[in-house]
Amino acid sequence: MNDQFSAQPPPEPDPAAVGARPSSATGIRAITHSLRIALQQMGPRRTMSTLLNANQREGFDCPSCAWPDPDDRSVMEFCENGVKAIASEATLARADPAFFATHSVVELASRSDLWLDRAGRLTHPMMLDRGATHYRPVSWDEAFGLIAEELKALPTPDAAAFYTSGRTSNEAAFLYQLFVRLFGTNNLPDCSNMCHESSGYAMSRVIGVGKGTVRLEDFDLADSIWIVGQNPGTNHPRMLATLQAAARRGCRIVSVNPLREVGLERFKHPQEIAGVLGSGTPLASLLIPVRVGGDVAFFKGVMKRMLEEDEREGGTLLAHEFIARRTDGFDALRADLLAEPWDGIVERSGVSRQLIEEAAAVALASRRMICCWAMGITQHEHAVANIQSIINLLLLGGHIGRPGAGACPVRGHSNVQGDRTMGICERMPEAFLERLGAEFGFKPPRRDGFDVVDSIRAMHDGRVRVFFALGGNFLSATPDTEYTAAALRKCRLTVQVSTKLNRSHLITGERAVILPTLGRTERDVQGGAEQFVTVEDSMSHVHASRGVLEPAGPDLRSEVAIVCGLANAVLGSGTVDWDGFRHDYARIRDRIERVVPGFANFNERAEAGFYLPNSAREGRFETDSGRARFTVHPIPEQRAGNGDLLLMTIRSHDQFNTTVYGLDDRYRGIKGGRRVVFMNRADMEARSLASGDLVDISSHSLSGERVGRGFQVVAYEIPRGCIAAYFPEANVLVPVDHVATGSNQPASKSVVVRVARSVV
Ligand SMILES: Nc1nc2c(c(=O)[nH]1)N[C@H]1C(S)=C(S)[C@@H](COP(=O)(O)OP(=O)(O)OC[C@H]3O[C@@H](n4cnc5c(=O)[nH]c(N)nc54)[C@H](O)[C@@H]3O)O[C@H]1N2
Ligand SMILES: Nc1nc2c(c(=O)[nH]1)N[C@H]1C(S)=C(S)[C@@H](COP(=O)(O)OP(=O)(O)OC[C@H]3O[C@@H](n4cnc5c(=O)[nH]c(N)nc54)[C@H](O)[C@@H]3O)O[C@H]1N2
Ligand SMILES: [Mo]
Repeated sequence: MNDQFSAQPPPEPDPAAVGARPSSATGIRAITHSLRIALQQMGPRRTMSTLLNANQREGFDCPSCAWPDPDDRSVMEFCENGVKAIASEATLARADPAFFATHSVVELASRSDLWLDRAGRLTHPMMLDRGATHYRPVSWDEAFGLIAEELKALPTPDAAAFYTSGRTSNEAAFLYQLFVRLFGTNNLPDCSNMCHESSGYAMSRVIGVGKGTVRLEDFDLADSIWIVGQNPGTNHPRMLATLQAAARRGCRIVSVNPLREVGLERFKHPQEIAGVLGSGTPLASLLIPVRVGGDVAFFKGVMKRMLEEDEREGGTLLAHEFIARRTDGFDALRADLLAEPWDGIVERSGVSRQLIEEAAAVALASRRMICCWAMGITQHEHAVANIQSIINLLLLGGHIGRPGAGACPVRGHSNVQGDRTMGICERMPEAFLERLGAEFGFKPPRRDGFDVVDSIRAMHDGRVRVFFALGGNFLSATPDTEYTAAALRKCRLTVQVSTKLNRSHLITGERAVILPTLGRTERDVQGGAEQFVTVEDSMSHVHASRGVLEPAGPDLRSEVAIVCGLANAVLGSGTVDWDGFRHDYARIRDRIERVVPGFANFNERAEAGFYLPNSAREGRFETDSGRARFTVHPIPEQRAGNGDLLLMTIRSHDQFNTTVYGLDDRYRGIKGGRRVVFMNRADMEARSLASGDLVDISSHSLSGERVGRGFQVVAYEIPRGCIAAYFPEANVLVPVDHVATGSNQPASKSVVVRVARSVV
């Protein structure tokens, strides 16, 4: 009965209002906007005590993004969007058993994502029986018993998949992957598969590490910082303070982005008087309006120009000594670049030759250069080529393994990088599995597991029958919403460990369970003692996080306690002392130290925090040849034909992934609605569309046609042939088979679509 309703966010009652974009990011409006949301949800006392503990040494790690904390923290080390994330978690509203008794699953599915989030914190384990219309409360024992029964009834452990989102602590993640591997599978899909999978894949193959090679202090030394396919004003607001400091001392900031993102143009620091009152600091001095998917062509153009200039100047401009001693493959890259015709570069990048030459001049003048990137680079079919092109550019100047320079994939979720370090990955290196097995006296499975896309397919064709999620919102975050919904509905059981209600609780298997958990902001008392957890930021810094608030309800359990309870129910009390771990997280850290390199004296060092080793940063390239590798990439094929458009799915200012905090996208001038599509005026005219018209967007792939209905057209400064709409509303259009070559990451920034006026 539960497959009668749509898995997508419902239509919106009112159209969005479209106004002018502001001229700078942050400033006083950001403070008032976020404090209003915080006060509404938490009240004044809770707001103050919570916010003053965000990102402090004795407090909790902000659950929003993975941007690191500076050493000289201010009392208010949080940003507008951190406040929204904290308010959403620390809200006083409750989705308790009475709430679930009032609202049927079908009714909840007709509500907006904003409404679902505002329902408040989950307080009690809940169960949806086969054919039931409403969730009912269950005891923890009953819930674990049911999950254990379903898992044990599977024909093989590989018929279960265990998802992780990126807020899970190191301690919980380590135990979770241990439990899953003891159970007998490597089916550990995670949000990283949709996020920086391409970065890890691309970087490890050419520089021998899959993580960024810079630290915050390098931003103080760089003379150019490139921000490629990233919108930090919305998604990593604390990064703007770092960029402001750099811009003030004359560092060049280059933004490569189809959109002029306000946050990169001008910034008013909310913690400076001048930032509140003045006109702000200009940030990016060079804006490159690359076409969606045009980055490989653009970087080829930049490097071609650099080579030509270098040869004109007798080989004095590139880092030839570094190239000769530390890298392979330069000659092949050089030959390829010199042979690449300029008209193709300009046409496919969408960037004029003059701008390409200006960018090349910045690169050539940089003695220390940092390249940052995010989803605008990783969510493409040719994502790996994108990233390796950026690495090529850095290597030409010798910018890896030197202070003030390097590669900086900016992570999303606050502990997504740590979860990977802890072994949340469907194919961990043999060395890790070896040590894990030796430490816990078992033989971890060696068959590769399913990542996100493979898990969806496996559920769809019946190979996976039980789906378990430690956090996140799998249904709404994954591509191909209706296909994924059908996949989840084919499961015997779906389980969500969650803090807040979301659509993954509504689109379920035959039976479903919700397990409510503590959030980052909450006190975690186990075995009579207060516990802390640890996280790793985007720059490989590991540190403690300790909640300060009373838990949202007496029945909540920590993620660690949930994993231990589950393991006890499924595996019994065998060789692993799950209760011991649950009562004292220091014991978990002792075991992490023995399995994962870089965690020596973990318990002693956790409070103060420490960096994990990074070979490329230290000047060693742990590739097969011991050298960094230049790679050659052809400019990707143009897939969009006549009349097609290329759709990118992006975040608005009032959301954290699938959690919608509000209906505005202030920096893009949108108010009160999310079902919008940004279009170039010329593309609108070619289709006789006017601002405010409603259109249906359709995408085609080998596996069929998908349609997203009723998007409101917004005329916008975006390259011709490209359109943008918000995630998760537009996920229905991303075909499950549209993935990055090599990394299998959904290519949600380049979907070939058509747009037609909605028929009413
Ligand atoms: N407030 C808030 N903070 C967040 C999140 C959130 O949702 N809200 N999400 C968190 C997570 S998990 C992540 S991964 C990060 C995401 O952070 P971002 O990667 O900044 O997020 P997106 O909105 O997906 O933005 C992608 C940017 O890439 C650009 N872009 C799209 N296609 C292309 C292209 O082909 N080439 C280039 N050069 N640019 C392109 C878009 O115009 C946009 O500016 O943020 C994290 N922080
Ligand atoms: N089309 C399109 N799709 C995308 C993207 C895109 O740019 N475009 N971006 C992708 C990216 S980068 C990412 S990272 C994924 C995100 O995918 P997910 O991580 O799966 O999604 P979130 O929306 O971050 O998950 C929100 C839910 O997590 C739960 N939660 C919050 N805090 C906690 C906690 O502390 N513990 C537990 N157990 N649960 C918690 C809450 O119930 C909340 O509803 O989406 C991807 N999907
Ligand atoms: Mo992400």
